[in-house]
Amino acid sequence: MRAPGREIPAAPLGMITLAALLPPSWDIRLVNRNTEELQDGDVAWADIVMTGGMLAQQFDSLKVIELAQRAGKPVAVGGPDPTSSPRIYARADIMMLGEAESIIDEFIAAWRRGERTGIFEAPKFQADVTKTPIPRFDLLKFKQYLYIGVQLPKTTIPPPDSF
Ligand code: B12
Repeated sequence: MRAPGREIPAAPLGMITLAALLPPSWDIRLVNRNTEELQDGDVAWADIVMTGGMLAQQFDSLKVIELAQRAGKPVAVGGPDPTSSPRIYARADIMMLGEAESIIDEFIAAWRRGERTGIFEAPKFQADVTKTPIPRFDLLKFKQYLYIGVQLPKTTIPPPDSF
């Protein structure tokens, strides 16, 4: 779908949520491959490349893994498609499967110990979004998007008859 003046309808809520879960001292560069090119300089700048997305981004995520590994960078994958089909992403150095909230600390601790490979698997459907940090909306280039998703706990959504 194309909307005048917008590159793609929706912003990558998963990625900016992941960014918010990472240590505030880590410098993060968000490159949305739906809207932007990944420059060689982006990969050279990074200590780690993190990629992922939905089925629709699978082909491109695999390309990013290859590109980053060719540049000698460790790659972490996560998000809906790597979680659904981890075998397809087997060449990634690090896998984070499921909701990042409950495994991110384990990954960060391993990274700080110098580990550059590993599989971290979250117990299913345990994330409490009331405790999830506010996504890093500041990383978005708002003019690229038609709308921006937000996550609400079920209890804060009014029942349909209250509209
Ligand atoms: C909202 C939504 C959409 C919206 C908006 C998407 C957007 N860009 O924001 C719209 C309607 C556009 C959409 C479209 C599609 N969607 Co959709 N969508 C969803 C939905 C309902 C919620 C996604 C969401 O925002 N969750 C909230 C965020 C915070 O969670 P999250 O993305 O999962 O991220 C968390 C973790 O996964 C992880 N994480 C995410 N990314 C990364 C990356 C790394 C490196 C790491 C470590 C961790 C990590 O950290 C986050 C915090 O825990 C999910 C179902 C669901 N309940 O999850 C389906 C879902 C993601 N969609 C799905 C699909 C298939 C699609 C389409 C391909 C459908 C189609 N055939 O066209 C299209 C793709 C469009 C495109 N070209 O990109 C599937 C994905 C399955 C798969 N194997 O990939 C899901 C799971 C639905 C399903 N059960 O089938 N979708």
